[in-house]
Amino acid sequence: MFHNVIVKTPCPSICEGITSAPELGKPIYEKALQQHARYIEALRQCGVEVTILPADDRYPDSCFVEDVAVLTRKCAVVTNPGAPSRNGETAAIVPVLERFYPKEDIHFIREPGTLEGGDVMMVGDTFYVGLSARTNAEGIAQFAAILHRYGFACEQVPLEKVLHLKTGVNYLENGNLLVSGEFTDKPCFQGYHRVQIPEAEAYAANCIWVNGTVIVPEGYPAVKAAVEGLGYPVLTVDTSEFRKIDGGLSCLSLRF
Ligand code: CIR
Repeated sequence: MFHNVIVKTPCPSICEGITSAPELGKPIYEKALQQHARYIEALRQCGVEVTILPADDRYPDSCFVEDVAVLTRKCAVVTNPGAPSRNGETAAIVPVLERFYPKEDIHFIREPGTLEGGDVMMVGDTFYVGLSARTNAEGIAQFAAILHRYGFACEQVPLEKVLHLKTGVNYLENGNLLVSGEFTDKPCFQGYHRVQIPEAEAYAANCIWVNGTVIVPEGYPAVKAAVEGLGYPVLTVDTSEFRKIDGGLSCLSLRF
């Protein structure tokens, strides 16, 4: 059960966000703002309190607030993003986390460790972490040491192709895992009820479970049908502008 969600308003410089898909064009700021507002509305429909942080135009990718922290029910971990243009985004999250966690339960990933929240998938008390272009082995070692102090487990998942772990695999609770591409056959996920996402809709593997409801990106009918088939109520949100810079539903919030 999540009570709180933190989001960060997209900034005008979003059109300069990092992308692996320039062929999709640049995000349109006004449209991104509208989609973000609808995202907040969907989250509220799921019964969470939404904290909205102001836009920060110094950081084009800063609306992807998931990457700057990992929030658990016992502690918060401020990350150290591996993307140089995003590294400074963490400063703004610290005072916000202090509203929700005692200072002694706020931890930090430090150089030379790097870690981005998009690489962390929580499954109960186990945290799967992608070893990626953004998250390195030292970052994972620091993260694991913090988690162990709270009785949580950490499992490393090497990535081959995608940006972040949750680009391709997402847990919907109740043993259900949405998997696409390289995650289909990973041994560490064999024990879950895996729902294979067709390649044509791979982007929509990034759905989020929020208090029993699953939010699915708009325009991916096979994924929507698969999630409904699992018995979840579904809300859809158009994320076209965020997709242009490799962002999805999970990236846009911290849920805790
Ligand atoms: C980036 O490359 O960092 C952004 N353009 C996209 C971040 C997406 N975040 C996520 O998957 N958690």
